[in-house]
Amino acid sequence: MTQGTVAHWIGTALARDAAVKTVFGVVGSGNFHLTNALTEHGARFIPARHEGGAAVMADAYARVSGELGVLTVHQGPGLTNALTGLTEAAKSRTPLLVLAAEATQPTSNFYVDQAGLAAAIGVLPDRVTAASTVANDLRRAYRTALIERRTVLLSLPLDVQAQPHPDIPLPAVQVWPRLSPAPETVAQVADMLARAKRPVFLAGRGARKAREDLKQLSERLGALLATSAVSRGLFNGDPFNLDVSGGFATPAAAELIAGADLVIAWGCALSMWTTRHGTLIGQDTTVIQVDANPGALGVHHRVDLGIPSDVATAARALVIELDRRGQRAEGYRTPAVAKRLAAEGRWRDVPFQPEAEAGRVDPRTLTIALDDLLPAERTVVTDSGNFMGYPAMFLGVPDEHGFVFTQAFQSVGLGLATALGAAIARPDRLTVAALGDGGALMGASELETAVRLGLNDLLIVVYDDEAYGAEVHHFGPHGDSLDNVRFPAADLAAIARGHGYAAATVRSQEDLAAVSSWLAGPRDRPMLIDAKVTRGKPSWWLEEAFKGH
Ligand SMILES: Cc1ncc(C[n+]2csc(CCOP(=O)(O)OP(=O)(O)O)c2C)c(N)n1
Repeated sequence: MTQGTVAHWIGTALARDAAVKTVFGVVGSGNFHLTNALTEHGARFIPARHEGGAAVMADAYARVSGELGVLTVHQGPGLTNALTGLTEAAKSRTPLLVLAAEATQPTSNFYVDQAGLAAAIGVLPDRVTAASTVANDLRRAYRTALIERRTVLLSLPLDVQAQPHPDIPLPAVQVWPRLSPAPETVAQVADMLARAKRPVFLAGRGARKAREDLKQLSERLGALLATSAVSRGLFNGDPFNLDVSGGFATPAAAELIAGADLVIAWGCALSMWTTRHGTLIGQDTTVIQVDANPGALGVHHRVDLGIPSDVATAARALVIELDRRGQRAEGYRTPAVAKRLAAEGRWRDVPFQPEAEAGRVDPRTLTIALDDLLPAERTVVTDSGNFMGYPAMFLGVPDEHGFVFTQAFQSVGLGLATALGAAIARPDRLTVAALGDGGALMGASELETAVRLGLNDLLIVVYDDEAYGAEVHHFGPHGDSLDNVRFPAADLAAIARGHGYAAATVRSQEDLAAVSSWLAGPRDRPMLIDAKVTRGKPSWWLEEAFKGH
């Protein structure tokens, strides 16, 4: 029994006092007691098969549920195994608390400079230093992760974990008031808006709770609406929704965004992806950026005015100011733009000639057929690779929670675990994990996890080109040898069946009948389809992706 120890108290305090409901991880001796205390007090523990998967699941769970993500790992290798996923979380400012045991004796096999590892990947290192300080140490790490939206590593030295500790409640954390713009800033923006003829809003992750306020403001101004990839779906249903801005944008959307004379970035970093390396924002375009994190203003792109503010609060203040002034404009919302968006606003509307290759299906044909087949209530997840644009843009999503894109580190192999974390957060929706064959095999350690957890509303779609297609298409035209980036055919359907999945190899649209049967029920297992896709051409966005290297 470990009751009355620091380890037990940390688990108790998080589950009981901080209401942590779900924890991901892999258990070793160093986090065994802590994990048991968490579950004893009502938290659900999700055991992954690899810490890399556990970290990504915790990240995706936090993104989709809106809760703090919590991960627990063994000391040393338990943490090093999680590093890629933690880098992704840190870059995305996912609120994530990592509880890692720690060997503090340099002679221990498990010893590694954990704080140094965390700092190197942008994770904030913290530590429980003694039994006498654990309450404050835990509260501090929890507060920073939750309130400042940071990925925090709380190292738990083994000797401190074993010390006695009384069962006291975790001290409460204080929530910050929301930042709001000064009245003179609101007036200044209203003046700038009065001069704008073709305004466009680019809404990022920080705008996800501000849909209605932004829509109201855009209607008064005649602004077109676009999102960054991570907030895809936010403006679904609006006739002036351009969908995603950046590499994934349709030709019509890209042209309209580039034609803006004023862009307001709402909780959006204006990264090279969202702006297509700056080319979607004209030299003379006025750029305003609103972000609750003052540190995000002007980091990726020049801004004429940076406003540190909560997005909804700023949008609401502007609506009130425009109404007070009686300021309204048709702006960019002209009948001609409406007509154009109705005709070519979605990738599905853009005509293409399917590529022909014996025994293989064009990835666009495949994805459009899946879009028609699958229920609209879905969460779409993609891994990284040449294939990525097809599911990201041809599969519709129901709202801003429907697309989960763990691509801030551009790592291959995170897609499957992302899908598992998302599926756990939204069991009411079908989760679609779109993976390349490279990413599927890199992340394959979690294939069994989905079956074990009974995530039966999971469809894994592997865009199987039997290669690292991104490299093949990037280097192929230069005449380089491609031997090291091509692979013999692998029977991924058989691998999945071995894990307990329903599975099918798909070589044509007709082969998707197997998906229809699975959807019809009883849906007692997840499904994987190994779609043998055509290999002749790179996807349209790949060249853009390589510019980011
Ligand atoms: C962890 C990691 N290793 C390597 C890369 C380099 N890389 C980028 S795309 C890619 C190929 C991925 O292949 P696959 O998943 O089959 O997708 P495809 O490009 O064939 O569509 C690789 C190896 C990376 N981004 N991340």
